[in-house]
Amino acid sequence: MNHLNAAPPSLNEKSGLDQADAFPGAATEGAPRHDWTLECARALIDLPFMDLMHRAQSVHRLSFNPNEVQMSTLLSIKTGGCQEDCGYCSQSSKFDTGLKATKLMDSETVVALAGEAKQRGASRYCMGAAWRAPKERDMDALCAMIEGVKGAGLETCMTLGMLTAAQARRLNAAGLDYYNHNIDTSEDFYGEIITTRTYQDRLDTLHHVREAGINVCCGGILGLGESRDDRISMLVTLANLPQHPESVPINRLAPMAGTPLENARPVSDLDFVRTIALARLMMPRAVVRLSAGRETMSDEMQALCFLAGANSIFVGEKLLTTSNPDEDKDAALFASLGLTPSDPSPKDLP
Ligand code: SAM
Ligand code: DTB
Ligand code: SF4
Repeated sequence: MNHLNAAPPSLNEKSGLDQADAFPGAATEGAPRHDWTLECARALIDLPFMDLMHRAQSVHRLSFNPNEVQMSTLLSIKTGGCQEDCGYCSQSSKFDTGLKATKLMDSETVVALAGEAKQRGASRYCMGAAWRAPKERDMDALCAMIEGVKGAGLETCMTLGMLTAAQARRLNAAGLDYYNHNIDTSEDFYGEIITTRTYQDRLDTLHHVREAGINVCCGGILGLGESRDDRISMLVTLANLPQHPESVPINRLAPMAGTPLENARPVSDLDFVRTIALARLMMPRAVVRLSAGRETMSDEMQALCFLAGANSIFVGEKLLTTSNPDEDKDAALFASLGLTPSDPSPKDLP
């Protein structure tokens, strides 16, 4: 028999899994599932690259317009001097990164900067503070920022570290739309990166945010020295939460001088794209954000990430302490790919 005409081995033969198990979306048309196993997720991420991309793009199109990408702007409202020891972070006081610590910005300045970001096309304003957790004395100022930024016509997002249930309720009452709190990596690998707070602490904060009625933004970082199984396990944890995060940021480590991960082995481009595709398949209606690391990615690499199902980015010259692609460069990328900025919300499925 001509081998070119031979039927390819089915996924069932390769993985021993049922088609419906291994191909979520095939049977359920992109409906969210919460019963993921490592084996099942592994069978997807290990597919031949072309099959994985086709699958991810097909599931993406069930819920989203593939030519629309959401844009957020990030502002560091309190930089550096953080007590935590996250091994990737320039803002930890445990490492000598040469970063100058600042106090919390006043809310008027934040609101003015948000207005400028809106003029440049951002639809969501994300405010980040280098804290283990917000102090009670800062809550009034944080709420004033939320109210002011919303008043300027932008969606609001904050990332402030751990929250209590009461703090989450207060931020919700002030009008906070999203809270970002990442699990960063797998539960097994987590202890290699951070020792000052536990995986369970992170899950507890996510629970408080969800219970308060704020949209959850939660993802992680690739390139910390983790294995492919660690990446899969991180996505299994996220996809098996009672409700999928509305937003899933996937960061590529921006190596910071002076941190323990300064010389970590980078994740390959294709492994990064495979992970984006897996996030899209496992959380079909979440907005997947191509976050830190875009500055070192080619246009072609970013196009592959969008093809794999990423549909959100940060725009603006800076992330928190690192730089981001020039806005002109992003505008040219959008033009060459025929992408338009948008605020994608999953289409109503039949
Ligand atoms: N301090 C708060 C916290 O950790 O929850 C909020 C800010 S923190 C910088 C938000 C997230 O940014 C981290 O959880 C991590 O996933 C990501 N991040 C921080 N430094 C990074 C780096 N050098 N490269 C890539 N992602 C990074
Ligand atoms: C997220 O997942 N990525 C953003 C946001 N959440 C707060 C932060 C990226 C930080 C990159 C390193 C820096 O600029 O310091
Ligand atoms: Fe602090 Fe957040 Fe950086 Fe960790 S990631 S050191 S908590 S600012």
